[in-house]
Amino acid sequence: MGEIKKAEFVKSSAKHIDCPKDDRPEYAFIGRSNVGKSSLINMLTQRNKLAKISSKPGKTQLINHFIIDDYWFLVDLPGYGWAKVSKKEKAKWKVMIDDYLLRRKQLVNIFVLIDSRHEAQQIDIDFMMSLGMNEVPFAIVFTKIDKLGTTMLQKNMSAYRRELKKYWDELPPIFEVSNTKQIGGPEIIDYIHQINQSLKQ
Ligand SMILES: Nc1nc2c(ncn2[C@@H]2O[C@H](COP(=O)(O)OP(=O)(O)OP(=O)(O)O)[C@@H](O)[C@H]2O)c(=O)[nH]1
Ligand SMILES: [Mg+2]
Repeated sequence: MGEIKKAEFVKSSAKHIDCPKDDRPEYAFIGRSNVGKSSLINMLTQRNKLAKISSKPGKTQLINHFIIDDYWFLVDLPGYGWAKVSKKEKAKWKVMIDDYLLRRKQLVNIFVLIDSRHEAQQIDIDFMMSLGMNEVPFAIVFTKIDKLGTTMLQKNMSAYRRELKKYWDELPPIFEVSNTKQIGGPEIIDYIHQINQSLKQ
């Protein structure tokens, strides 16, 4: 099963043009504030202080690059949909994220993180629709599955799939993780390794 041997922080960038000048394959994590993006990076790399996490939303404010096994990048992004920042600040972040998502050529796949406890939220659907329209490949990761019992989790997952099928005939790959209980990481790493292999051919 997939594992990561080496992970190092490279840099934080405020704009996509400041990101590392490098054409290695890159994978970014995005989703609403507090969904567990930075925690997922720490789980995947098995380093609990690599990406900064907080119980308060809005912790990650820049585009953070981590180089993995000297070959590919993991990218931690700020979250969207956090109510407690000014409109101006929100607009600034949106420009930063959209520019990065649409212009970063080496960006191979985006993981859209969704809190498994909640019903489908319009902001997430809209975000995935815009990725679809811009032909940016993505997968979905349901987070915090430790907070739900098996029955509730299955119920929420089926409801979410039903909702997505209103918009898409074919669903993207879907992963389920718990960062606190360390569940679901190897599947995501395997998926990334497979894409990296296919890019080499
Ligand atoms: N129970 C549980 N808590 C989690 C899990 N993943 C993250 N958390 C908690 O959720 C909070 C937010 O985690 P972060 O990883 O900082 O979230 P983020 O999406 O990076 O947030 P921003 O950077 O603010 O956008 C922290 O208190 C984490 O400990 C999980 O799988 N299970
Ligand atoms: Mg974060």
